[in-house]
Amino acid sequence: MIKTMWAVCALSIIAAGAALADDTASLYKQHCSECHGVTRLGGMGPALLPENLGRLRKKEALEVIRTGRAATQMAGFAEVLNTDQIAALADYIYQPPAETPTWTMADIEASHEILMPLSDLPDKPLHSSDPLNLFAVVEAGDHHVTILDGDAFLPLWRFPSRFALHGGAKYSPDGRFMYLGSRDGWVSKYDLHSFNIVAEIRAGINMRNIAVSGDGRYVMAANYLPHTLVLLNASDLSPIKTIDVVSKDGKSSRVSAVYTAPPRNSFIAALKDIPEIWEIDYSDNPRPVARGVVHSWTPGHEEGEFDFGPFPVRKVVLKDYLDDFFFDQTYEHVVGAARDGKSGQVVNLDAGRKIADIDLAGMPHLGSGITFDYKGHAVLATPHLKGGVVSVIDMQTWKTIKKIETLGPGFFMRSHDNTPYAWVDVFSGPDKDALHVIDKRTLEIVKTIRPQPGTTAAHVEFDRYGKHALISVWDMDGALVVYDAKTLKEVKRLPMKKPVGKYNVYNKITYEAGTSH
Ligand code: DHE
Repeated sequence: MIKTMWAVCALSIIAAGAALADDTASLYKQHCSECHGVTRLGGMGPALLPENLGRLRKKEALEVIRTGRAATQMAGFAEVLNTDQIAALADYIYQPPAETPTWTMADIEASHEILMPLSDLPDKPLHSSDPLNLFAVVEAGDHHVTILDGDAFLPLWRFPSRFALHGGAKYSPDGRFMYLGSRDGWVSKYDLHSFNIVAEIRAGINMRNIAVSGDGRYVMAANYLPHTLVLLNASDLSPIKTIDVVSKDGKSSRVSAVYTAPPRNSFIAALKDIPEIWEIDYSDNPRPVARGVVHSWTPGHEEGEFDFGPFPVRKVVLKDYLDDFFFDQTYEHVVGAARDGKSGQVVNLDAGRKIADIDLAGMPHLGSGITFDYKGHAVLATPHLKGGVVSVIDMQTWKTIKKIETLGPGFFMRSHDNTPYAWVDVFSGPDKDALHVIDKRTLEIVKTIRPQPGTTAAHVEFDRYGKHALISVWDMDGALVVYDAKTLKEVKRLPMKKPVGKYNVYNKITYEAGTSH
């Protein structure tokens, strides 16, 4: 249920007046289906099925329908629906559907299509732009992607994507191929030398994101529905295996997200409904892991039956959930927080346990923060879920060294090694059109920029040299605005249809500290 939808619905309600259907299924269809899917399997919004609502008590569901959910596109319906209608909708989404949705390996295989054999692709780029300084810009407004030259800021290719892409574009280690994932489960592979689509496959019904292994051989998809991780061959996206996500006590879970941890040769998956982090080793000689126990890599600490692979799953059991998180640059630590938590936690992946609590009552989004060097200390900085604050935390002591006040809760903070500045959006509230520029040397805001007053400004990404910062003006008649990262002056504005994220090839494949990976 997005805000625009809310506005459309509000208008249609006024028009329909007293004729508003009180039947719950039609209420659902009218207000919820566009984002959550006609059959509640999810779309822009998550699936609304009992299997997916395990962590949400009915009381909280009522509150979310009434007032919306922070840091998401879910708006409140208190002014549109009465108390009985809200209660009926809450009851409705906890009812099992007539048929339990499934998406088996057979379904995945049947959806697989090779559109351009690798042997038909050229050896060299067919364009003259720097292939490592390209950007993919996701335009959510009309479900398109623009490939942009990162030096001249000229669009090179614009193509229709699958519906509702979400999550960053992922690249092969040499930057030649791009992989995109859509909320409804499609994984697509593109060739950035010839601007062709190479292959596609539907890995799930409601997918969170995808990750490409550090060696470029595999793609892993994380699903909310079904509760699976799906491993694909990166070359043609053919499926290798599905992994059912079930705890040692037999409870199944949605996957919050999957990331690749190149120094560890593994994929790391955080789970939504069970407080566990999973590590899946993709190397040819994986370390065997004990099945179903909390364990570290320390020899002798493991127990029970062993899984020798391939792709053994190591389960790190935690006390608290991790909804939003990111990694330190070494991929030794996962730093994150539960959305309803009072504090965050730092998990040491080698030790297989939490090593510190941090003063962070929720992050606004996965990978919202960055790491950088401050006076000789590695620090992490992230906006907060519920307040206008950026926290800066020392990564040795895990203590907060500064809380920078901002004009409202931001979604993303981004920087680059070659710039002294970090940029953070405000994203919600009356100042959603603002972005703050923070000096990484003083931790002070040095400038507040409003690319288009009155319209949400979001998600910054730098070119490969850190010379320019690109920002989205988040509107159907929006724009991608390019700023000189030194003078902080606008240098170019390209009209775009609700641009959301933008992903620079070089920064992604080199795991630049100022961006997400
Ligand atoms: Fe995102 C990435 C989850 C809402 C824009 N977001 C991701 C990823 C996940 C995720 C799992 C994947 C990381 C990756 O691989 O790159 N997002 C969630 C949520 O749980 C949340 C809060 C609720 C939901 O709708 O599922 C959420 N996200 C949003 C939005 O409302 C945003 C602003 C608009 C939209 O398109 O839905 C949004 N998400 C983004 C963007 C990225 C993203 C731009 C990539 C960021 C990056 O720089 O890597």
